[in-house]
Amino acid sequence: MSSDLLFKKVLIANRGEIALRVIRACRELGIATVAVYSTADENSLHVKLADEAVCIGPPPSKLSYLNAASILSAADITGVDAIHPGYGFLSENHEFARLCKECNITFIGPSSENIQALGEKTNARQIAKKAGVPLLPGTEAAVPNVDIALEQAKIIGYPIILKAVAGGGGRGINTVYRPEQLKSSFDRLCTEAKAAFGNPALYIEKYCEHPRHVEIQVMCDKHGNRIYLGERDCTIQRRHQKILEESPSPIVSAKLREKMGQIALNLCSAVNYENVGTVEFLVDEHRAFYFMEMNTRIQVEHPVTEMVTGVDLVKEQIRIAAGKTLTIKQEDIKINSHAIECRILAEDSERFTPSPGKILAFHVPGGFGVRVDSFVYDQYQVVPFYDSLIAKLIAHAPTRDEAISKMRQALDEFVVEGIKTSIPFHKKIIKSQKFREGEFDTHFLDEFMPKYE
Ligand code: MV4
Repeated sequence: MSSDLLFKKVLIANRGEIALRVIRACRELGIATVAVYSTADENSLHVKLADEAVCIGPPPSKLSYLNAASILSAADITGVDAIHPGYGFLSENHEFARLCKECNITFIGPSSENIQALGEKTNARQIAKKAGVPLLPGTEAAVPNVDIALEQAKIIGYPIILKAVAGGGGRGINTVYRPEQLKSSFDRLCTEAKAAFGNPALYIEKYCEHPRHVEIQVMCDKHGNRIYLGERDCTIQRRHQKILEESPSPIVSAKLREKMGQIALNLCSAVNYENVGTVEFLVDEHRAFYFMEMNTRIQVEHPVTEMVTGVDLVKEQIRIAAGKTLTIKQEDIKINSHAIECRILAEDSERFTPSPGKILAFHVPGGFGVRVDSFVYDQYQVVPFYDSLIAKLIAHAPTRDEAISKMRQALDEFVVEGIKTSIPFHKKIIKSQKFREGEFDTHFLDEFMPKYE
């Protein structure tokens, strides 16, 4: 494959485990790599593993990993032909994708137009509606004021959920059960949305009370070939932070998978989507599903899909960006195993407060079907400036029950000393009966583990 001309050199505009993940994929493809890093990340593994590394600024993300001008300067100096944005930071910034193009650098991701079209939630809903993707009842556009919100909420029927047009991933949402609560919720969320996204616009959806979060992984090349790679169940979240993800979803049958997959691809066709992406759905107790949003990036939880499909999603991203056609067809995707991922965070398990500091011992689990994606090591200093993810632990086995027991064993083997981690919390989830039965919704953590809320 490396004889195929993809890129000569790629800059990775990210840090942490995902930067390593991308460096490894580039290496396997025979592509040289450039790491960028803030002064807080001088000792990070991504800096050591890349062929070259460029310091792009001080610790705050705004001045480093979010600084498009510094990153493009680093790209210019090192003469790369492409930039991989990872997740978070600039990965879903359509202006950054456009700037890359203007600088004659390939952005390894969807087109700037794709990102823009799907980034505004009301716009994404309108596109989805036209493409025949099922939606929960809601407003077509932003609601301009509280009076119209009250009018619309009455038509939709309570409970409703207010969402920021520019939000996503659980930021900028508010559930409203009664009309009396609407004004204060609306005003508060407007202010919050303006501060967080620079856009105060809100829209309304019917609130689905006991849903599961099921997302479809898609992959589309620049030549109109599109496939879906099954789903991930990300229902177990705490304050909109995913804690544990799995594939396949315990509640998705082969028939439902095909239906959701086809519909996700219809959305991709509607925008001429290119590269990998994720279409998020809520699934209710009757197994009806509704579009939530589309994520136009590689996601944190992509490894569970890789394990059950055998497809290296990051390598595929690079190939697609280089203009190659998909090497896999829909019928090649056969899912007959199970993978679970635990996000290991540098946090106090009891209080869920960050726990930065020096790692004094680091022993990772291993064995058949165990994968650890990490960037830390013994004596590494976990810095407080970025998200607290220090490792992703993935267990892969023929069945869900076996994946659960493998995860249990792996969590028991995992040793991290010097800082607190979420490992004890993951052990409790994995042992809980409701989890083992696959019987849970988005309220799982409040209902079964109230101590942690
Ligand atoms: C919803 C919902 C119920 N009804 N929308 C949270 C993350 C963001 N992507 C949207 N979210 C939700 N949107 C409607 N119309 C419930 C949630 C939700 C949720 C979704 C997935 C996983 C965990 C959740 C926890 C609380 C709320």
